[in-house]
Amino acid sequence: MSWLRLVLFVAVPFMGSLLYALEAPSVNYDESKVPAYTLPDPLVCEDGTVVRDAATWMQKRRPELLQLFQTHVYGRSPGRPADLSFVLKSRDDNALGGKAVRKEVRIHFSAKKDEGPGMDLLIYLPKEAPRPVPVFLGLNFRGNHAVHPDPAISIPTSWMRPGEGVVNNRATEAGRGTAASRWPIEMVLEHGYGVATAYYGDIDPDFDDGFQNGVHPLFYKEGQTRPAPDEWGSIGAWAWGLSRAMDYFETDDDIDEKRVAVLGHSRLGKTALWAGAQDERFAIVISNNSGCGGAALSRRRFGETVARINTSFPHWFCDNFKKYNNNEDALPVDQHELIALIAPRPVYIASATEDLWADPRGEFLAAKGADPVYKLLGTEGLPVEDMPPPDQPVMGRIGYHLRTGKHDITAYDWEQYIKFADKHFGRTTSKVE
Ligand code: GTR
Repeated sequence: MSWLRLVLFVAVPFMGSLLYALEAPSVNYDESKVPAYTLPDPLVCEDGTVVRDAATWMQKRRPELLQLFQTHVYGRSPGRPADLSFVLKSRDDNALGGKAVRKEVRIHFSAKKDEGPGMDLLIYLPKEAPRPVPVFLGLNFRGNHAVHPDPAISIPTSWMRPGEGVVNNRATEAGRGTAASRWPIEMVLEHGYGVATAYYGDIDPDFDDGFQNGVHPLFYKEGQTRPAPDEWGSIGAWAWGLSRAMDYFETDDDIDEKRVAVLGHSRLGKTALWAGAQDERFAIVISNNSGCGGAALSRRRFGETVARINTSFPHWFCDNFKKYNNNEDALPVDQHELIALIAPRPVYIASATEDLWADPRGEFLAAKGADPVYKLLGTEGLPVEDMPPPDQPVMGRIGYHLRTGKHDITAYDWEQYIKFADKHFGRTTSKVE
């Protein structure tokens, strides 16, 4: 390790990981250097049984795969807490210049409401659309107030990573609207969908503190101080938070809980996939540039690898996942099986041409790798053999596109998600119904 790296590792943890990612010689971006690998077959059970019908998938192989992902990748999560409660904090029937209804709902995870943690759900619904409306749900990186300049959105109080408008790890007014390009709310509303979002740090702040903050301690047994090696890390917690938003939707007559599309970008795309895999109430699951530990096949070792992600972000996965650092072939699963867990529900995987760190081809191949399960369950799966060229989306029960450009979620991506949701929710018009 060079002295410069050493100083950065000690002084600036985030820069240290970045440097590790950029500097280490072994990051592979060369397709010809992808090692030979054999993927586990989603349709062969651990005991060798070949899955030939939907019942065997649903009753035997799917639960087995879910358990393998829990034990080895994301960790087991608790269910819905007995004391979960919802409080409507604000409501405006004339938001966004009269186009929307805006609600803010605080989701309390425990009976100790003042002590937290709890999650603030921000909801925009198209004012004119008939109730109940379908909704896109996703966590955000920079706070609810960052998704739109709307001055009435409450500013989060949870810990926040340094960034625009963040002072001493807290959000300020200056952060309003700074992530608006990632949340084209008016466009989504015009198509008759609602948008719901919460700040992911409300559930678990995104740094490695040994799981002392966030939701984990709420579930520790007597004497427990951190999750066991097969218990949830931060991605598991964020996904759990998405399920708690779904719990709320089930109580809100304005929202159609049977037509909720859960989506996320990058680490929150990994989160959306894991939420959708576990919680079958999510009708559509969308992964935007989720990469390693999301839609990308781990065994390809292209761009970010298991060892790198576990080094930069030791808190994201369960501790057992670290056994697979530089040992991907020993994994009992690969990420195509995460996508398969969503079957037969529609799933969309999106990549970007310049996002090589997330391995676009590995994301496509994982989507394709889930196809046999979708076909077994009587759907068309991903109706293409080869990776499509940039900006030519494919929309079967599995959708895929490779957007021209960088690691980001853009209006172009959202346009495809709206079309995909229109198709699967049987909506023939892309304007308000
Ligand atoms: C990167 C990480 C990726 C992805 C991304 C993000 O640093 O290596 O796995 O999650 O962050 O979430 O923006």
